Amino acid sequence: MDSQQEILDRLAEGVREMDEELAVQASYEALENKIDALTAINQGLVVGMNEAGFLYEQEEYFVPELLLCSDAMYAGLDVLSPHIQRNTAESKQKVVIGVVEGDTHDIGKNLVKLMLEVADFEIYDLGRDVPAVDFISKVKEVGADIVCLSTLMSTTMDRMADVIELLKKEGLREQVLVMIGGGPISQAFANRIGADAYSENAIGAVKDAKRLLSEKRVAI
Ligand code: B12
Repeated sequence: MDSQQEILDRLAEGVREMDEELAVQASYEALENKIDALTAINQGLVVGMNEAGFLYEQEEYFVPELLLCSDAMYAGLDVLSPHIQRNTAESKQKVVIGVVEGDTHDIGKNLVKLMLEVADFEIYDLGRDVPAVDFISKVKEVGADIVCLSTLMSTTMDRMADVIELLKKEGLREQVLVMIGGGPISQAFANRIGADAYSENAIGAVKDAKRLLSEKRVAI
């Protein structure tokens, strides 16, 4: 039997090497070997996607390669996601999530969405390239507790501030928590635009969401 680390390495390799078949096969192996599905995702598939990102920055990979890597990652996710242990909360907290206007990178957003779903949040996914007004309409429509904004590009970071400004203008800012994340985002940027939390990965996003909601409950 292969060690856990060997299987995690194969998951990463499947994604990095654009090998959908390997990603799927290693995902089944992970399950057969009782590797926790979340561990397989975060320490296998996501590692491979990050390695692909590194190769892109080294100009060894280009856009077509990245798309094939993300296909392999999603193929692995399809196998693993149904096996994630889910919490069942009594009343679900509502999260509106999306990638801000001008940006179409959605792999990270989809991972944050998946982790929040697993933690039993009710998710309203607006997709990518989402205008600020669409976030506001959805927050109003569903009475959201949290808005999660994602962007991977420095050129679209300021669109996050637009969403926060519009929430203020509409008198909604006190009702809804704002969490932000993505490659160029930092805690300093979050402080500057007045977001409630920044997290560098999907697991941190779930922790922050729970922490912010419990702090809000105490404050009420
Ligand atoms: C994959 C990728 C693509 C894919 C995207 C596929 C898809 N459907 O998403 C494709 C090939 C389509 C693509 C296109 C482009 N890309 Co691109 N892409 C990348 C790459 C290599 C990896 C991104 C990724 O998916 N990482 C893996 C995921 C798992 O990580 P993540 O997104 O960071 O998400 C994690 C955290 O950030 C966090 N997180 C994310 N969102 C949120 C939200 C919240 C609320 C929280 C709490 C946390 C959180 O949790 C996530 C999971 O742990 C990056 C380089 C890099 N190393 O990041 C460039 C990069 C982002 N791309 C870049 C560029 C320039 C482009 C293009 C403009 C290229 C072009 N000339 O056409 C276009 C974009 C067009 C547009 N308008 O959107 C630049 C951006 C530069 C900048 N301005 O800042 C980068 C940084 C590459 C570079 N160094 O130049 N790209």
